[in-house]
Amino acid sequence: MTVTITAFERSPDRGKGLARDMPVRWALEEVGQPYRVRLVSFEALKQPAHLALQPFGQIPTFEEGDLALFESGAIVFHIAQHHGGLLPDDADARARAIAWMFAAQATIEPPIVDREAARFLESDKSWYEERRSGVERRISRRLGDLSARLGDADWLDGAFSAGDLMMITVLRRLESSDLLNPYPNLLAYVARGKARPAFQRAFDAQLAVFTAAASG
Ligand SMILES: N[C@@H](CCC(=O)N[C@@H](CS)C(=O)NCC(=O)O)C(=O)O
Repeated sequence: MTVTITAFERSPDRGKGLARDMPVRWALEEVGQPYRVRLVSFEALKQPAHLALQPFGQIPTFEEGDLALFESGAIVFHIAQHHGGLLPDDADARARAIAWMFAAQATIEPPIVDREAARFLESDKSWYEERRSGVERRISRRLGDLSARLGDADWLDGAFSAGDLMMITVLRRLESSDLLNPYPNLLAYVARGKARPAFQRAFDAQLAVFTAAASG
């Protein structure tokens, strides 16, 4: 059955691969599942046809046969459950990999998104600097804990898993800042993820969309 995902017609990140279709593309590439991409404009995101698939009017979505899914983490989890290579066979190791998927989105990502929201929406406020440094302290505490846990391992728990895919996806949002710099092992971890051929294919595919839109 053909898989169709949605992505921005014109990604505001200008092809940096930070939009959340990226982890879905990456997961599909890791497991070797071909997919189609339906590009959606900002206007179309908020129309009934898209809201029926994604109640919050966002990308990404995933459709396969009768199944329609939203939430990048849930989509990656679904892909990982139905194909080999992204979750270990051993039940306990599998549970731990899933815990890392949740940790990426529920523990590491929130202050990172908070920082982005503050930059976009509040940078003209008199209290912005105080807010920014508070959020960055929260991010750094999380990064310090993550760095300590990763240590000198290649991946968070044994072999590369959907947990690493989600964690690296989230950490990439910090690449344009200096917040990862105190943690060379996290920088190396992100670089290892990005060096995976599946990541590169996913990245190139989303970049091609941006390049085509920019030249069209
Ligand atoms: N928790 C959702 C977040 C989805 C999300 O924030 N999508 C962004 C792009 S990365 C979006 O569609 N933004 C447009 C909007 O919210 O109007 C997920 O992980 O899928």
